[in-house]
This record gives sequence, structure tokens and C-alpha cells, in this order.
Amino acid sequence: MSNEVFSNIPEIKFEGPDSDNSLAFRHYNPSEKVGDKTMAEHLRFSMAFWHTMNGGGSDPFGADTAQRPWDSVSDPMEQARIKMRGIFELTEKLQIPFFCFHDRDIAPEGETLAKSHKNLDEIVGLAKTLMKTSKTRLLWGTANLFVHPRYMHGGATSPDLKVYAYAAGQVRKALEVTKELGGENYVFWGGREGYETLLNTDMKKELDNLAAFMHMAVDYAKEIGFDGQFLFEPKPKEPTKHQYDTDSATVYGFLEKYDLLPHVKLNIETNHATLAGHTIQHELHFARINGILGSVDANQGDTLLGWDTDQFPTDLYVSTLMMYEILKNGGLHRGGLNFDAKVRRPSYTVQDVVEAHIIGMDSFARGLKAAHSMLTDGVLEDFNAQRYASWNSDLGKKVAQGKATLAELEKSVLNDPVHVPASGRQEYLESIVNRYI
Ligand code: GLO
Ligand code: MG
Ligand code: MG
Repeated sequence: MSNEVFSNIPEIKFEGPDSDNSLAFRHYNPSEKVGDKTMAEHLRFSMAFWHTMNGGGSDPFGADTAQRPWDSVSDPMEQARIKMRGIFELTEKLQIPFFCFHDRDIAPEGETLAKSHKNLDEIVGLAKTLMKTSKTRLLWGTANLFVHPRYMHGGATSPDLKVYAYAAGQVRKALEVTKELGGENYVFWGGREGYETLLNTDMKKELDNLAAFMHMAVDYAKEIGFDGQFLFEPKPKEPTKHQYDTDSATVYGFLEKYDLLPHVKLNIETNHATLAGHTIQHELHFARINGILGSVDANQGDTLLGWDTDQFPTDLYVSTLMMYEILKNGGLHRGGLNFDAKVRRPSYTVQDVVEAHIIGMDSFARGLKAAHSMLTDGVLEDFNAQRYASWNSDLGKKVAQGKATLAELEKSVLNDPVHVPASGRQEYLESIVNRYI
């Protein structure tokens, strides 16, 4: 078909673990059932517009390396049209059901906010038309409040009211178009919502303003009948030295303090967990037990580098433990696994991008299967039920009900001979996890 944007990319199909074809799935078989759901229903993959359509590979030391079909097109609006057609085509060829975008990824910024809205409307109109004949859906939309120089001090935490108002206008519009495209979620990531030095920062005012901003977004969503899930994405540093949305626990505290917990869940990214000094399992687990696990930005960092490398996920140990938490959460519900990931700079072809998505999808398919078997056998559950068994005693139950006293607890052990608790058997448990992978 001459209309194709990526004419050299075929439809990617499941060929099984023995296939030598780099443009095929070895493990991701969308219709295969794992437990009571298909792989497609469990995994809800999504493609990131900013990396896959806009990322060119430039870094602080060098220019773009990527070769893309629209390279020779100079009109930014025409490029935007091709890229939008491109993401629908590529998601379909890869059997990825969703995509995600920032407002400024899909349409160029105009001279005024009003002109930017107009550009956005045109491209959103195109996306809507493409959706009529495509299976591709919108996982989430968001507003880019960090690239433009006006946001150098932040967007929703800017010390300058005019900048704050501009950010508000962008978010209002982004919510409107996310609704128009049937988006399942709306994400806040505080790109520049943080600070470099407290010498020029009123932290309390900035956090109060951020909360007011989010409440206005929640109110506007209600006003226009957008019923998507709001998500807040934690990240500890980069671009600012101190990001206000450091990690899941910090964001939970913020949401609770400002009465936003009823409206907002988390979008948790693997590489951001690493930067915060946590495992992704810790981040997902914390969110799960507090009822705020919303969606996942599936990527991975590099153990030797201290910044956000946003690589495609390949680590099966990690994908297994992630899927373990997600299954225990009863799934991702309206969320998904969004590949917030980019190929390395020397991987400059479109084929590299496709192969990167394939290994990401295969890694999660294997993680899903391993986690599902592990959970079905209940090995970790049985072990931990035993480990915490003493809490089933009457005294243990009293503590849980808040009815015990220090003196009562003391009395229960006052005349005990030396008590040695059972071994934690970490290495044994690690060997069990390895067996399932
Ligand atoms: C950068 C973030 C970024 C967000 C995106 C959505 O480190 O991961 O890609 O996911 O802006 O809010
Ligand atoms: Mg992200
Ligand atoms: Mg990132």
C-alpha cells in the first residue's frame, strides 16, 4: 500500500520461541490465555509518541542519528500528520492496542496559546478519523509543561502567575482532547515541578499551588464529563535537582495532604524507581497496598549510569516481579504498560525501533507467565503465611484491632526463655523465583 508510512515494516506475528525471525514475537501471543485473561488483556501495551515518533537520538554531545520516513518533510504540520498516521500504523503492525502523547508531541507549538490549540485541534481531528478504522486507542494524554523556556522555573509550581496560567490553559485543552479521543487516563508528570536551590524557592507556596492546579484539573474533568483516571508520575531528580514527585511514598503523602487521593492514582516508571534508589517492585508494591497503582511506564535504566536512560525493558527477573505485583493488584484496570522507552543512539533505523518493542513485549509476556505460575502455586504466599503466623494468635489480633497495650505485650514475653525467630530464607526464595523464570 503506497499510503503506508513504514512500508518496510511487516505485520508482527507470534511465531513461537524457536523462531529466528527478528520481526516476530517469540513469547507474546495476544490471544493466548494466562489464567482467565488473554495476554493482550493482561498486558495492555502502549507506544509513547514522544520517543517513537519524535525521538531522534540527539544527546548533549551529538545530533540526531535516526532515519525516519518524514525526514525530508519541512512543514511541521505536514510532519505532524505523517507521524500521527505513522503511530496508528506502527501500533497496529505491532499489535499494540494503545498509544500515549503530550500535547506538543503531536502538533507544533504556535506563536500564541490560541494558535497552539488550533494546531492541536487539527491533528486531533486526524487521530479521530484514523480511530474510525483502527483498533488503536488512547491510553493517556498529558501536557508538556517542561520543554518550552517559559517553564524554566516550573509550570504548575512556577513563581510567575502568568506561566502558571499558561500551564493551566495547556492542561485544560489537553484534558479536552484526551476526552475527545476517548483517553482512559490523564497523566501529570512534573517535568520541572521541583527546584534547584531553596535560596530562591518558596516550597510551601509551590506545593500549595501544585495541589490547587490539580484540583482545578479534577474539577474541569467533571465539568466536561471526562471520566478517565488521573495519574501522577513519580521521579526523584532530572531535570530539576529536587523533584516534588520523588517517589510513590512522597506522592502518596502529597495526595493525602491535599485531599487528592480520591481522584489520583500513580503512573509508575521503572527507571524512575531506580533513580529514587528503589526497585520497581517496591514502588508497585507500595502503590498496590495503598490502592493507588494506576499504570506503568515500562522501561529500564542502566545499572552503571545515574540518569534516566529510558531503555526498552529486557530484564526477565524484573518483568516477572512487576507482573507479580500487577497480578496481585487484580491487573492494571484502566492503566497499561506504556513503553516510555527509546532505542540507543546508534540504533537509528525504524527496524531497530520495532525490534525494541518486540523484546519489550516478549519480556513482559515471559514475566506474566512466570508470575502467574508462581502465584498459582502460591509458594511465596505459603511461605509468608507461615512467616507471619504468630499474628493469628489472640494477642496478634488485638494488636491489629488497636486494642493491645505495651504492658500486655511485655507481659506475654516477660519470663520467656531466649526466643529466636525463624530464618528469613531469602536465598531459598530467590532460587524459587529463578525456577519460575
Ligand atoms: C520523563 C518521564 C516522561 C513522562 C511523560 C508523561 O522522565 O518519564 O517521559 O512519562 O512526560 O508525563
Ligand atoms: Mg515516564
Ligand atoms: Mg523517564
